[in-house]
Amino acid sequence: MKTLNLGIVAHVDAGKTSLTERLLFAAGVLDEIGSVDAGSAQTDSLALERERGITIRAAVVSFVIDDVTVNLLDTPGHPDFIAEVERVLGVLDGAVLVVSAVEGVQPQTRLLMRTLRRLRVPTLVFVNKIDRGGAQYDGVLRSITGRLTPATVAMGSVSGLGTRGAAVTPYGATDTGFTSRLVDLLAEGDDALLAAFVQNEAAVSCCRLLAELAAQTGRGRVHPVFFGSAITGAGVDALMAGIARLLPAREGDVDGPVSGTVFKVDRGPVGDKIAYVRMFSGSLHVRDRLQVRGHDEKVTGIRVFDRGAVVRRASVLAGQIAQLRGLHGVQIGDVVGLPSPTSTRDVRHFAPPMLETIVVPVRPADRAALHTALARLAEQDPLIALRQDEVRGEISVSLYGEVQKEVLQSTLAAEAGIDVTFSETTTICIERPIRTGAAVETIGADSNPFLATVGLRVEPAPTGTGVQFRLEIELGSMPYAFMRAVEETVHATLRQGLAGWQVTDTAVTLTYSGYWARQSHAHGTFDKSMSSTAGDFRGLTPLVLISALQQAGTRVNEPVHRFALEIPAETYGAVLPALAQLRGVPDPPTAQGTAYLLEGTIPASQVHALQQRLPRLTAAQACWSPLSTITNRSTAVPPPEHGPTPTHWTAVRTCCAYSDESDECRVMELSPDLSRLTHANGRVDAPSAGTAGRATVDPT
Ligand SMILES: Nc1nc2c(ncn2[C@@H]2O[C@H](COP(=O)(O)OP(=O)(O)OP(=O)(O)O)[C@@H](O)[C@H]2O)c(=O)[nH]1
Ligand SMILES: [Mg+2]
Repeated sequence: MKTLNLGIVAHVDAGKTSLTERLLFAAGVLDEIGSVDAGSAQTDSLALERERGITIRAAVVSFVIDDVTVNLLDTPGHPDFIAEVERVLGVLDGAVLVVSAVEGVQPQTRLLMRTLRRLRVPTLVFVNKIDRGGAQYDGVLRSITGRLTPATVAMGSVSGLGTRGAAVTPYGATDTGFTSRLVDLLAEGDDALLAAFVQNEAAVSCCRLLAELAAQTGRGRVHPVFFGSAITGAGVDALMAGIARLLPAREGDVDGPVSGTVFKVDRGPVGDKIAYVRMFSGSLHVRDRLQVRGHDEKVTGIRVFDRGAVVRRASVLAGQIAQLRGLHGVQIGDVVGLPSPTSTRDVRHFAPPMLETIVVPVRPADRAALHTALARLAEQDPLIALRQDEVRGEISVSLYGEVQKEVLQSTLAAEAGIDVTFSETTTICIERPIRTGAAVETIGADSNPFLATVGLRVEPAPTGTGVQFRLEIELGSMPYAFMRAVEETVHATLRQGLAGWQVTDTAVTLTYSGYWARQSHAHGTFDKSMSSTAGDFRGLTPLVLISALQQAGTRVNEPVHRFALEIPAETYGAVLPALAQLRGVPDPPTAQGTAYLLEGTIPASQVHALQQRLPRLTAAQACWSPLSTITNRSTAVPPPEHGPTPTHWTAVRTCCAYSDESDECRVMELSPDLSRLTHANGRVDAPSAGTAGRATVDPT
């Protein structure tokens, strides 16, 4: 049987979960239809989702249409949970983009459509809520073609629009207007069809047109538009037929090499890890062994989605989605077997979270349990990027917004019994080097506590290039393990720069290296005090790198959101000064009927304040959507207490050096700002002029 992995995506409250419920009912999976409002929808299964009536996590359910098994992935629409959408994008064969017939195309809809088109995910559009007062047909269709994509065609007409009795009549072969619109649309992408049509219009059958529509929809070139209501069920049969006939269900290559992607990680009732994998080729069986993050792990259980249920199976085949148990080290984005062409690891379609908050347990005794609970949540959502600041004893996470924060708070209380509060939310900045800086520490020198020579040069690199590591030494001049140690440590160290933020757009060049080869005593024992190890390079690299970075200097850049904002035209005069006050920079507005569409930029730190003011300024008529995040606006370096404490400096604070004469280990503490080195005996070394921030060790 063929499988179609289908994502349902839309802006918040468009009706994705209600539509999912309706599709399950229409496919005969449910005897009774559940409702989001009553907290009984299948895919909003978390207590918090039912309580709040919003989707927080992507969920999978399955049903069958004709000879196609559809694995449907219901996704959240709130922008705070956009990461959930991002994680499923790479495993989809097709998508239904839901637009509300009342609210129409929203900025979030545009963001989603742009991403689906870029990824060439075959996408149908479903205009929902035709039963609600204020529902539109022509207006919504115009804004879909004008603002989403011109390559669309309506698949039916609507009667009784805006009433409970609204009904959909699908277009057919006898609707000449429909067939000529199809020809216009499809001929652009198919010269043979155009030629046949020019030769003899009547000879081009409706069947041929529909086959061509399926082919071009499958290539992501055109987007059929269906109308209906998830609540009354109007138009849902036509949508079901469209899903089965127009989207590319496939029978995967079961005999091919094993290739799958993990797009979701959960915990079972007894705390066991459950990895959701989409298989692209090959098959996996219970007891198969897999390499997961360098470890050999065994699949102990497989469950697949089957007509609304999750059932045990002995294997999962190409094309299917399954829950795998037994993979203890697995993480979201991991590849099972060979990478697939659409592997999602490290791929960013949307802006990363730009807010950071410190999570504070109400009961201080809960601190350790809080860290464990947050680490579990980070398995499900790695973008929260859990961090522990050893110096201040603080735990912080990255977030998209206030709703995500409230969800985190409720989840910790419900799942771990931990009550938390949050310190003020701050914006996550980045640091970029200002100029070139260089430093070197030579093996055997008094100032160097490690058996390694490392010289590094730090230079600014073009925006968006991240951290690049280069060699200016001969590749064979040092064991590969030592070079890897330097490179890995460079990346780890630059996670926090001089002001405590991630350093990026930086080229780091290894300019000098040196080591002492492995030496043994006459009786054959390895002499650590005379032989360099990778640990020496890991210890020395941060000291040299930070020294070079201090010479280079860094500039802190705050993230700036590109936004789209729809407001009633008459409120423009009130919104503009508020935007300016919050350092927003709008482009000239575009008139859309009685509304204005404003696009522009605003510092991420001001977004929340703007969102709070908008309802009052626009009589709750504003529609806000973040489009992307750019981090190229410079600000003055914030005072140290505003940035996170550089935790890697904590890591290098304790240096361990061996004296030449004995195996005695001398422990020294480096102050967090790297300005002082304290020996275990309490003596303090101040760095000499020009070497501020570098460890200087007196061998006596
Ligand atoms: N009248 C009417 N209401 C609808 C329809 N579809 C959904 N709703 C209502 O719209 C609200 C949101 O529906 P959901 O299905 O939760 O929307 P969603 O897109 O899943 O929302 P998120 O997952 O939170 O983004 C609920 O109150 C639904 O009852 C529809 O076709 N007609
Ligand atoms: Mg939902």
